[in-house]
Amino acid sequence: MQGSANLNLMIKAARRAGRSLVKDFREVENLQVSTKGPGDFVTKADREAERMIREDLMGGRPTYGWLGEETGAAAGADPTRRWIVDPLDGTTNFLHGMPHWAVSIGLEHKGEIVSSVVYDAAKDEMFWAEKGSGAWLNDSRRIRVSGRRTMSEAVFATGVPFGAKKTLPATLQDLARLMPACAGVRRWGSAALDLAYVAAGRYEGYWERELSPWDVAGGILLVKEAGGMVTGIRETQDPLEDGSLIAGNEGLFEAFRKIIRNDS
Ligand code: 2AM
Ligand code: CA
Ligand code: CA
Ligand code: CA
Repeated sequence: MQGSANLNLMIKAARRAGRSLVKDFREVENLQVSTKGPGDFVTKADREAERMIREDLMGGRPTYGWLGEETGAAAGADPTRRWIVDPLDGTTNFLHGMPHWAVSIGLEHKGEIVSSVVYDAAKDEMFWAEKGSGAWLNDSRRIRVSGRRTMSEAVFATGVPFGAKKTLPATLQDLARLMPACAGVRRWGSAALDLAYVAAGRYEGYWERELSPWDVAGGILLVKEAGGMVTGIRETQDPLEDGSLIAGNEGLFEAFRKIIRNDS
């Protein structure tokens, strides 16, 4: 499957940053046993990855706007297009030597994501999608959301709010309702990969609250183009802007969303 020129630029940028992060990740595994600890090193690794991505994307498309987790927002001469970038999603995993983290890049056009990549560099899995062209894994594997329709066989994933986030009780209540009804709930720690895994049919659905646009800009289009659904947890929310979202396959989406929204 051939992507657009923009998509090819995104894939190139994600690969370059991913290679750099894989080198740093090996270093983290060494730092893990040293006295200083890998914290500062990881902060440098994700800044450096964002610098590379910005150089590649803004070098290729100098008129586009920019929103990156580490460098913030910058308006472009073209107000209708914007790169939305998380250079390292799953920092806590990275820091602890666990190979579950990704580079996430979305291209927004007039408020909507039109091309996206989520690159799991440690496992060399490049998930990508373009509006109207489906969702793909690496060069040629078309991905689809899962076909499961039975709640008791379904697996879901979430992100449990970290730090002092006010939505922790809501997520714990969701778990209390959902866990007895399904086959299991996973909590991996990378929103971008959670969305990519829903797109690839690895689990039936994913929900999380209080995320930022760069956490989800790469993954939302993957799920939609893989035949899945993505909405805000509340009806009126735009999942990209609001950051509280629910994503899943068609067969179980309504039942899943009902449990998360606690509708009767
Ligand atoms: P990050 O790794 O880029 O920070 C997991 O629930 C999601 O929350 C991830 O996408 C993660 O993105 C984000 N997140 C932000 N701050 C976090 C923190 N302090 N601990 C865990 N996840 C965090
Ligand atoms: Ca993130
Ligand atoms: Ca990040
Ligand atoms: Ca962060």
